[in-house]
Parts: sequence; structure tokens; C-alpha cells
Amino acid sequence: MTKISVVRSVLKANDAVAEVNRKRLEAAGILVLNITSAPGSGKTALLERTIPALAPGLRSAVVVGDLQTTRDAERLGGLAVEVAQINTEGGCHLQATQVADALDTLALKDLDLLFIENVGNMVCPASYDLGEHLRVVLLSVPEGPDKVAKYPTIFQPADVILINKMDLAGLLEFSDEIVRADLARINTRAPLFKVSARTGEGLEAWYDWLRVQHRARFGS
Ligand SMILES: Nc1nc2c(ncn2[C@@H]2O[C@H](COP(=O)(O)OP(=O)(O)OP(=O)(O)O)[C@@H](O)[C@H]2O)c(=O)[nH]1
Ligand SMILES: [Mg+2]
Repeated sequence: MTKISVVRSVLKANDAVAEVNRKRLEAAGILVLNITSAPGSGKTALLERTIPALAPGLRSAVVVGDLQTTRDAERLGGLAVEVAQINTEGGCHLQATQVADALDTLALKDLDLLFIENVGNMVCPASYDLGEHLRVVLLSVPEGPDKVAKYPTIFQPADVILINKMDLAGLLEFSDEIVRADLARINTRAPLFKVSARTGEGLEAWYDWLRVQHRARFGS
């Protein structure tokens, strides 16, 4: 019983900071997306394509969470307006206070979009609101089509779902039928885009979705 109440109060404290982050970013006209997936699904690869494709109309920054290294931040450094790296020192998810600290280092007035690349993990990030407007969840072809049913907590709150590495679908005999059937049970709200961050296949629909989301909140 004590343990449960401790967990609840940690989440409550996190949610309060997340709300402050959201208000701050909203006041600056910045749309915030929290990107989650298993390690290696292609979060950074997707951003490497997306950020230049949306510029200069939409100017992006990235907050990237990693257990140890700065490698993703280095990959994105030349592409985004700004990149802030958070090392979680072993933590399996970002939390709102870490994002708040990262926001202090960014020139918010120069931005339209903030992508938060969460730590690669299919479980922990689900419970932690970071102050985002929208949650993006990636599933990649090599992981197999059963992941929605096995990790529902990450897919349930998703506002958009991308199946990445579609260039490998033939080789791995991947079909999205199981993914769609499992999503029909837990999340019928989120659009599903089939993409390849390697070849660029399917990414125009994702870019259009991002433009529409930004316009819907902040106008043109
Ligand atoms: N074939 C193929 N490979 C891809 C695609 N997207 C990413 N990759 C490769 O998959 C590997 C992992 O991609 P990352 O972008 O680092 O994945 P990530 O989700 O950011 O990984 P973590 O930050 O460690 O969780 C890299 O070798 C990428 O080149 C894709 O669409 N097709
Ligand atoms: Mg990455």
C-alpha cells in the first residue's frame, strides 16, 4: 500500500511539472511531440529526415534522452535549430523535470516544433507526461507485428503510430494486418503511417500530418 502511494505521488509531481512545460511551450507557439519506441526502431532516423523536410516553414528543435551517450544529439546537431541532450544515467524514460531543465537551454522564440526523443523503451515512457501535445509511437518491421498486443500501454495513448523500416517488409514477410487488428481493440483514434526512414517511402503523409497539427493549434 505504501509503495503504491509513493508511485502515485511521483507521477502526480511529474504531471504538475509537465503541465507547466506544456503551458510554457504553448505560450511560445511550439507544438511538442513525445516520440517513443523500442530501442533502434528509427526515432533518430525519422527525425533526420523530418526536420530538414519541414524547414524552413516549420523550425524544429530536439530534446533527446539517452541512457549514456550523446550520439543521437550529434546525429541531429546539424539539422535542428537546436538540440538538447539529457542523459538519464540509466533511467529508462525521460521525466518532466528533465525536459523543463532542457527548455531553459533552448531559444524558444525561434521554434515551431519541439521533438522529444524519449529513451528507447516500450514500457517505462508510457506513464510519464513530459508536457507534450502529441504522442508519437514507432513500431519497426523487424520487431514483428505482435508488439501492439504485447505492449498496449505504449500504444493506447498514441496520437499517431508509424510502422518504420517498411523497406524490409518483403524480406521479413511482414504484414500489418495483425497490427491493425490489435489497434482496433485499444486505439482507433491514432492514424497509422507506413514509412521508411531509409528510403523516404510514406513520409509525405507524416509531414502533412505534422503541418496540419501545427496549424490546428497555432494557425498558419
Ligand atoms: N532498413 C532500415 N533501417 C532503418 C530505418 N530507420 C532506421 N534504420 C536503421 O535502424 C538503426 C536504428 O535507428 P535509430 O534511428 O538509431 O533508432 P532509434 O529508435 O533512434 O534508437 P535508440 O535511440 O537507440 O532507441 C540504424 O542502423 C538505422 O540506420 C528504415 O526505415 N529502414
Ligand atoms: Mg535514437
